[in-house]
Amino acid sequence: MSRIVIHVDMDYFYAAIEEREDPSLIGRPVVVCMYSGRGEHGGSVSTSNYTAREYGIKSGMPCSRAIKLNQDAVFLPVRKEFYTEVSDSIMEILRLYADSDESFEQISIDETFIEVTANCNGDFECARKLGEDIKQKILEKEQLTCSVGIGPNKLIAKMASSENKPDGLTVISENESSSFLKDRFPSQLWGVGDVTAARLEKMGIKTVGQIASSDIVSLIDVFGKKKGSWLKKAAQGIDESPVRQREGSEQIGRIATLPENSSDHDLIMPVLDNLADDVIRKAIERGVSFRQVTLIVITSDFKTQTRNHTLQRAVAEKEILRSNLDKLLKDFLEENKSAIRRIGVRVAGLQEVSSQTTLASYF
Ligand code: TTP
Ligand code: CA
Repeated sequence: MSRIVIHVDMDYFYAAIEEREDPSLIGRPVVVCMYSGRGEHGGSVSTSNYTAREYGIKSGMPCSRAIKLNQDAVFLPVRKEFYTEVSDSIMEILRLYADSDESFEQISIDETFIEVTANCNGDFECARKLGEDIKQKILEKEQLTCSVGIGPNKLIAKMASSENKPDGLTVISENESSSFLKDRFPSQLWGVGDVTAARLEKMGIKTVGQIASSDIVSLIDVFGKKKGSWLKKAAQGIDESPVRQREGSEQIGRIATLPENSSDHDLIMPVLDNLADDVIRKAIERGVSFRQVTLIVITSDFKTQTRNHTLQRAVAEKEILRSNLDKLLKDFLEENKSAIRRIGVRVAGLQEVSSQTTLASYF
């Protein structure tokens, strides 16, 4: 049975969020800048929308240069906290597709690997449907587009997602991997940087297919054992690296079934209270505090929905957790008519509590 990995990459993420917040920006070049505070235009470009990219404005370039490329572009300062909140909501949606909590790997603010081998039983058509569903859910809930790549491993999934950007969906099965890779430049292989690409070029290797058919001994000669063997495998579309939860992205969660289906706040809150107690106990045991609070709701029609909130600072305090859950539940009940069947709490954005004194103050 083939492994199946989904890679999700949000399109022009920071700039797309700004467009969503202010639709008058749509169609205009938008540049999101990380200002350094030195001079009026000091700083670098975090990202730009696709209209701005047509003028050559790219991530990483000085903002002063971006202005020269298009004086009429809209320049906005980075709002990292806000983008992180949006990212958290998206991750909540994506998490539900993974085989398990461990088979979900967020690699940046807007990119994720999701292992769906078990969920789809190795069937790429099933994975394609999940990909379509993911795109639709993110669009419905966050009004944002993403590009999805599906492959037999992380390497192919990651490269597939950039195939049809923006708003793309590309499925490359195990059988299609070699032909997907073979005519590409070595620099397009995920993990090959400028230095490696230049060395390959010196060896007369111009395509990924040529790496795949190279003698492994000569690759190891030039790149050493680890990198040389990796290149040979990667070029053939082989990548065994697992999808795994990143450190710092762990979470603590509890879920319970209500005594009866209900949409009565007073009936649900005591159950939520007990779950919150468990979560706090666990956090204290592990010596961590948390920044994100999520309410998980499974309604009587078995649909899962989540509501979350990012706190100003990391805490592990029962009262703060409780009041946030209370508010999230009230908001949920106001917007939804269907009765709740199961209810859950999850905290994430875990941080180690370094000093014993701080830990003691939680009790
Ligand atoms: P990317 O996924 O690299 O870029 P993007 O989402 O803006 O565009 P694309 O459609 O090509 O995927 O990065 C995600 C976000 O990370 C981006 O919106 C802004 C931020 N970022 C920086 O702050 N600095 C950088 O140098 C890069 C590359 C990204
Ligand atoms: Ca992106």
